[in-house]
Amino acid sequence: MRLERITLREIRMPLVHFFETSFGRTTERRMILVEAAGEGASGWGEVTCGENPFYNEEWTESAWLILRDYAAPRVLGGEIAGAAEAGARTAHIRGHQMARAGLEAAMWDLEARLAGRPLWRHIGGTRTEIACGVSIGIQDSVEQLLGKIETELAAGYQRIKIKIKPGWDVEVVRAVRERFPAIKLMADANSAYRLSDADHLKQLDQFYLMMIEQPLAHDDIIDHAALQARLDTPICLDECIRNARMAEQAIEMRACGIINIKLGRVGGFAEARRIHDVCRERGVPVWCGGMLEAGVGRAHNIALSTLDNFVLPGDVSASRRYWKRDIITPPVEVTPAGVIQVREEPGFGYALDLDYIRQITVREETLR
Ligand code: OSB
Ligand code: MG
Repeated sequence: MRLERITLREIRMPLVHFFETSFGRTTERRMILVEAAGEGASGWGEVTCGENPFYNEEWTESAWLILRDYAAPRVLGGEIAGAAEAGARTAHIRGHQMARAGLEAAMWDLEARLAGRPLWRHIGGTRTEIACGVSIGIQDSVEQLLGKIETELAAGYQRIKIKIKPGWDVEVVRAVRERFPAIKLMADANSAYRLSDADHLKQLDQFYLMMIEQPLAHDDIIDHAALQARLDTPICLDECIRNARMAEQAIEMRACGIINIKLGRVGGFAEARRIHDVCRERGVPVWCGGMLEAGVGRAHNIALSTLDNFVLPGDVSASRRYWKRDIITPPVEVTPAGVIQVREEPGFGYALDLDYIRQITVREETLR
């Protein structure tokens, strides 16, 4: 594979509803789209980092500079064996997995398109439909949260994840459980607690959650192991797991029973697949996390979710939950049974709405 041009575009999109986690509230997304062009075709990727370095160390500005100055120059010009090698080309960059993943995903999409194959088959996926859950942010009131859960269940979603933080946790989960005793329910803390909160978190065991996601520090596997030993509820790691080695070590240490895989957080499809395999060999289920993606990132998440150890419903849901108009057509739809039907078109499977992308692009730069 030979790349002739990489175009970076920053787009801005207001969310239909604000999204609040323990680290802050988001009302508008700023994403970078990566177009990798070569051999007469284009592949597209999306950088999934936040607007601020609060989920991890990356944000839109850092990703732009990493792509422009470090990642793109490493893949332009010369011959590349294939998309599976793209990640290795930029592996000398420490951290910044989300910036690197946006480029890597574009190269996988390009490779699949050149082969005339859907991306999900190209990466070895087998599922033709994927199970969907939703992630519901912290709301202004418990009543509002209960109303949102009601709406999502009525739409067919198979599991509900709510965000928690100190002051919005045990009593909120209790209220949700009282109203919905039988649903698949989980909570995500985005690193809002310390190991010294173990007694407090232990109270969540009474609500038989499917899992508690990333309760402790974003970079601490050891404390998660200590906490897991005290909880009946499985811990699911998100922020902590940046590569297959860390997944292996976390499982070995019994720091978690489940792992959330995000393409961006782990640097792309090649590493996501390695984590998937490590988990499968050790009997650890995985699911696909989300980062409030626009259509390109959402389509890549769908492709990833077709790998066979994605056995739990993920955070990949319909475009309309986030956007009035998505950048792909058709938008991502979820059936009343709570699944997304996987598409057979070459590449990531949806058409780009280039008119709309042009309208919402605030900066663009082409590298050759
Ligand atoms: O921790 O999974 C997370 C959104 C932004 C940052 C971190 C997370 C999330 C989500 C949203 O939970 C998932 C989605 O609906 O895209
Ligand atoms: Mg999470």
